[in-house]
Amino acid sequence: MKMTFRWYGETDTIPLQYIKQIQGMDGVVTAVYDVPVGRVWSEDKIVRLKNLCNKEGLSFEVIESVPVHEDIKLGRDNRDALIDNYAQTLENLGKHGVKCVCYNFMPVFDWLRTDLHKKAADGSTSLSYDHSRLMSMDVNDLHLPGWDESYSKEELQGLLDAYKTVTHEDLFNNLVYFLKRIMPMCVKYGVNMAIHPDDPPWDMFGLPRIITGEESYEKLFAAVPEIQNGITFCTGSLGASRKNDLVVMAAKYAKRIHFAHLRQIKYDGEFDFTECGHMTKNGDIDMYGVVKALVYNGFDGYVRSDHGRNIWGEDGKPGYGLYDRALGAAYLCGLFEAVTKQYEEEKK
Ligand code: DNO
Repeated sequence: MKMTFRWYGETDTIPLQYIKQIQGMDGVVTAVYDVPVGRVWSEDKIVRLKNLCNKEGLSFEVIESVPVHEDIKLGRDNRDALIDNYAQTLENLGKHGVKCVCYNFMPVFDWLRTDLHKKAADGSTSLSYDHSRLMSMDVNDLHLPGWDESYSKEELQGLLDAYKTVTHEDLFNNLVYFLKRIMPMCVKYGVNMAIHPDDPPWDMFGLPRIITGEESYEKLFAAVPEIQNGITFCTGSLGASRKNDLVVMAAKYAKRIHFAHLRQIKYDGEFDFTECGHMTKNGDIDMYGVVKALVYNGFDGYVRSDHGRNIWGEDGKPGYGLYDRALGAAYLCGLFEAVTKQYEEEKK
């Protein structure tokens, strides 16, 4: 396993040097942020980022994300040109040593939360999700925490309308179409695609969501069997659904998991949850069990501690401050070390 840390590029307030100072840290997970979705990331921009990371002794092997244009998800007529651009970006990344690309196929919205600063008894704050609050929001006048609101009201309405006729099956077929067209490039350059699960893993505002658990993965791997078609195993996203047994899934898909987002949540209700410190005892995700299942089943991918709390007075980007993600990474390195040694002992 290689431990990584998400870095939001040159505008991130966290210096790369601080990331390097976290023990066990191998590399950075980042992206080119100033190219509109659907356009090609130039080699110049990629090399610039890579050099910044490498200069601090950090590897540059994982991208999160190369976003997928909505027209690809919608299966619109112009999708082939957009997919060709995507493949070109993958080629440019592959040429410069990128081995894993995280992406998602969620219509319109990425992750959704209702509170970015929920206060815990110890004074720390974290992200939380309250289902009834979300459901009571007016989809035509949305201001969601964590959502970048880069669409105008009209654009958003246009997209929501366009998805009205898109079924789960259509969306899945559009994903398969996209993957089949980019796979040759992935195989050629050894770039692993790692689809992020829908967060939370259920339909939102009438929009279909298709990467929600075991059933989705079975369909996905049957349709596109290449090993480069893999997943980002996000414990917080998948774990939000009580239907998902994360330890079983980590074992079953260990070799398809190219990237693991290890995050802890505590259930507040059937659909509601609050994010918390990474340790097993802090929440409802069996972090020890997940790590053990990964190691014992041949996982060889990248890991990052996901969504930290804001602690020690840090006013960090919600979920992405320095301190608690650093503590999480150190905790996870410890778990991996212990479990790996245990596994090696048992094998003797
Ligand atoms: C949230 C992240 C997601 C993730 C994308 C991948 O914190 O895990 O936004 O980066 O879904 O495309």
